[in-house]
Amino acid sequence: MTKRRDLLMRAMALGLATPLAGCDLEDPDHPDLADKFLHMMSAWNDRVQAALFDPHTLAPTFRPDQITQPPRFNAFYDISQVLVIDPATYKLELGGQIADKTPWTLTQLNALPQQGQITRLVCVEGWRVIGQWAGVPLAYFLRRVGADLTCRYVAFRCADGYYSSIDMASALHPQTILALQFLGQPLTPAFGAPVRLRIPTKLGFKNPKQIMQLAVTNIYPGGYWEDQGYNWFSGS
Ligand SMILES: Nc1nc2c(c(=O)[nH]1)N[C@H]1C(S)=C(S)[C@@H](COP(=O)(O)O)O[C@H]1N2
Ligand SMILES: [Mo]
Repeated sequence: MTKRRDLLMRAMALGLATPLAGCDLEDPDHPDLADKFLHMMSAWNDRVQAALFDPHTLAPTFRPDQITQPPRFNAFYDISQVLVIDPATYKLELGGQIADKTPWTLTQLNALPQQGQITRLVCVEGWRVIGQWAGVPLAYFLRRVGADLTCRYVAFRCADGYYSSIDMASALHPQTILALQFLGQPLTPAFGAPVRLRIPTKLGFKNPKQIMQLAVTNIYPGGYWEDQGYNWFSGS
């Protein structure tokens, strides 16, 4: 608790004082200042949240009988339009600061160590489900391909045009997986086939589905909802 408060105080000292100086929210010549201020606060908030993030704190896990039935899914487009990707020809592309950028087939991904979890997915639209996912721990995968773990971000691009990104500490969190299965079966297209990120320490929109490309970078990648004002860190 004390550690957290210390961190918060330090983050406030670092972040809050500087950007406020010289910022006149009432200036009629700059009507978008309030908006800029909100974005600024959101960025500051990201830094505070990142500072408070404890890489060892686990998201809650649940019993099999607590799994939500029927499961629920969500997408930013009409869900009757879900893309079907051929698992036989699928390849996960790698980009950015990664030593071995050879693309990965689904068979190769399935041959890596797998880890299961029964966790809760929380959508900002006001629903939450408990589901069971399994897949390759992202920390394992990043080490395996020789990713530069000192980089700040891991970014994802999806088949449907969706995109998102997470901070490296969250990427290395033990519950963050490249999920290949849902409820003990290979993912279906609506639930993110062939590969989706499952990161129970973050909100639903930070769990990109149908991932086509994974990149490691120091350049802030943003995200589909994040770029429309949703808080980027969105996690605990
Ligand atoms: N490719 C892709 N991934 C996505 C989305 C999307 O529209 N496209 N929606 C996000 C949102 S807003 C949520 S809440 C979760 C929902 O995950 P689920 O469909 O498994 O419930 O997926 C996230 N990942
Ligand atoms: Mo969502």
